[in-house]
Amino acid sequence: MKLKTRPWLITLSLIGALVLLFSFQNCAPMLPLEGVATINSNARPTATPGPLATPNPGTGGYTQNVIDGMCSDNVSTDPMAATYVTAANGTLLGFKNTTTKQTAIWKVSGGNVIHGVVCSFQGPAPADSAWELAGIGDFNGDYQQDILWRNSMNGKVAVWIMNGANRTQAAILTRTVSGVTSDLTMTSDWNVEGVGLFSGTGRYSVVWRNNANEIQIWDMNGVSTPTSKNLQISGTTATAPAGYSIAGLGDFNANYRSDILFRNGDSHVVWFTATDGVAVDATTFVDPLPGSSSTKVIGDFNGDGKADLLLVNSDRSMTVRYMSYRAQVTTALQIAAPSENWTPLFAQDVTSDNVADWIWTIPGPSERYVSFIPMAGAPGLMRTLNPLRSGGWEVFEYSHK
Ligand SMILES: [Ca+2]
Ligand SMILES: [Ca+2]
Ligand SMILES: [Ca+2]
Repeated sequence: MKLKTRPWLITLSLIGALVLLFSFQNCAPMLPLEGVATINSNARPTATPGPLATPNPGTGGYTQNVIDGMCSDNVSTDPMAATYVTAANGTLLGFKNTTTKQTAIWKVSGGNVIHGVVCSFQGPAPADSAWELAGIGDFNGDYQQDILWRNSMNGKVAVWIMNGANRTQAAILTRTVSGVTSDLTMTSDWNVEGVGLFSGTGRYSVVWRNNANEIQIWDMNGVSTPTSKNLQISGTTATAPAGYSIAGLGDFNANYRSDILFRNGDSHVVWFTATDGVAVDATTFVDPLPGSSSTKVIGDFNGDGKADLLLVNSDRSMTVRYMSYRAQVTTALQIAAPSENWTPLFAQDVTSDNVADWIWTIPGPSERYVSFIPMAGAPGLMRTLNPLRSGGWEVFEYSHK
């Protein structure tokens, strides 16, 4: 399908209308761009809120302070908070405030933000503000996404087990060696590259990479010690190809193990992960990826269980490749360039239909909006979630599955 019609949004709207007409999916009401700033005051406290009047104690150690970070869903005092509506399936979106070091978490379901909280780790202990959102994924296998935190000062890693936007369990991860238990740490040259399926347990794993191109996988186990492992190519520990960045994770062959896409200009390498979650087959897609494109979004856009690619070209037009293992299964879908500053970020299933939708930020009259295009084999009508408030708030971008 070739789309040339101007403007881009109208084109997608027509497709979306057809999708809505014939599939009866994504039935949540469309939110007009100008109307989404309305937030009522029916806030409720989180399940385990920290008392706002009592800052973190700062009694010398900060081991517990990340756990006791203060979260609020008071929409009158925390404009990135959102009103609780109902519990349902869905996904979590994260936000970082580069100024205040706060973190916001939205639970999104059915295309609506149903609960949002704003968390502060600032307190008397200065290290508190060093805790940063590092990953989102289901780390205990209950189908609810959880939060991974990383301390940029001391390298410690913490997990919040979540029920929607409510924190139900939290711990700094530890390990025990020769009977001695200590906090797990990762030095600053290690980066979290994504969260994906590498264990076969239903619990997601964290992919780390360091400056020496070493890859380490943590198979998560709730707030207990993760199992650390290396991937292997032909029985030898695999290192990332030098000069290649990880464009994202996706299960391209539907074996319930995430595969890793590396890119370096117009070159790419894909590591297809075997069902043991360790052995990888390093190969390429059949069709090359143009060097002028960026692999912006990876996700299963048509619900066949296999990850697909959204490429953003240098002229901001986009190409969608529906993939099966190494090859695209249909002619690529070309999409005309969206308006200036309309930015696709990543894919998440915000409509809870097991098809990954495209998360965007788009400019509004005074604030940017977090928006999404529901996918069901074709792009649907773009819909807006809440505004992304000004004052340092940025969407936490992550690669998932
Ligand atoms: Ca979970
Ligand atoms: Ca796979
Ligand atoms: Ca697919």
